[in-house]
Amino acid sequence: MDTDTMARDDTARKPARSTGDARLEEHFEARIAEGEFIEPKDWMPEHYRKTLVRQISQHAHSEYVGMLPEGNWITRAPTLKRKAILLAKVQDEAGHGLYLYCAAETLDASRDRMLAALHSGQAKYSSIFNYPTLTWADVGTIGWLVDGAAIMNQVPICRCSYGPYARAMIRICREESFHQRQGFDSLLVMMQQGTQAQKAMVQDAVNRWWWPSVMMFGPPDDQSPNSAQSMRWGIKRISNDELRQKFIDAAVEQAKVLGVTLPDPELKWNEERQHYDFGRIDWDEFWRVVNGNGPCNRERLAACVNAWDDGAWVREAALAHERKQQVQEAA
Ligand code: FAQ
Repeated sequence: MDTDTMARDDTARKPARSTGDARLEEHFEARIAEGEFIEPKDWMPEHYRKTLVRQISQHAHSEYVGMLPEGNWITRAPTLKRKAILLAKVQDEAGHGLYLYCAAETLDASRDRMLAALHSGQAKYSSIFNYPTLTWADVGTIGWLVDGAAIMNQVPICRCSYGPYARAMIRICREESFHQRQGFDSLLVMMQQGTQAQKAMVQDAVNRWWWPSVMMFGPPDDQSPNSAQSMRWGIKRISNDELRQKFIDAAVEQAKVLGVTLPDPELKWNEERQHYDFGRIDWDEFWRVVNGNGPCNRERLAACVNAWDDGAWVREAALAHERKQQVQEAA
């Protein structure tokens, strides 16, 4: 059974608690209330551990699968400068995946099991990476909107109650910030210096990526089964809907600078709320994609499985090298 499924089962049936457990839990809750970090060797409720393994492993898978849409453009980037930037960005995403798999391992999650759950299609990863990158403008748009949404969601995780996750997020957010700016810059160049065809290409990419980016924050708060407990435990600091609103408010202003139109006729400043109102989100599409039926789900999983199979000789060689070293050290 994968960690996601285990986490769900745990929610459904709470184990009976002994007095000792109750005391430990009280102490744990007090530490959370004080804003202390929980570290790997500290006592923690089993459900807290499983919730973290669920979220961190999904997050790691997202960074890993997230290399694929943009990786598609490395060989076709229009200039050497853009190719070097894109190579660095895609490598950064691999690094983020590694930090996050390591953070999950501090909670006794096995890397092999996490990857097996990804490869069998049981584990979730962000819905956004199941959309295709049809043109060069998609690469800039992913930087601007997808990394923009990722930062909005991830900056609060730097204050997550679990120390290793919070610390991993500090570096990740710094790099995501560079990713967002390079995407915005690439689009700005096309919008200010490009041909009519290039400008139309940017608008088309924005039209296709806007709603999937808005969906990245997850279901509405009143339909988010994990939010209430994760907020109480300080794993999530800001709710899905609040983050989505912050993202939309920022993106509308940035779209004005770029000179692109966001594909939502209902986007309108609401003086009373001091936020932008926006149109209806197609949650059916979101769940279709999350449940494996988006435009590229099968292609993404196949690429991950192929990479795993192709890398078998590297894993075997590394293990053989380690065994050899152990023999030499013992001699
Ligand atoms: N896609 O109860 P909630 C990136 C699932 S990294 C797929 O609200 P929760 C970097 C959710 O897992 C992007 N599934 O869940 C990059 C849950 O299913 P479960 C990833 C989704 O955990 C940029 C169910 O729906 N970021 O972009 C999605 O409290 C460019 C109910 O939802 C993170 O992972 C979704 N969008 O809140 C890389 C950040 N949304 O597990 C390359 C950390 C929800 O019960 C290029 N994660 N679900 O079966 C989080 O902040 C949270 O996990 C949320 C979901 C907010 C994503």
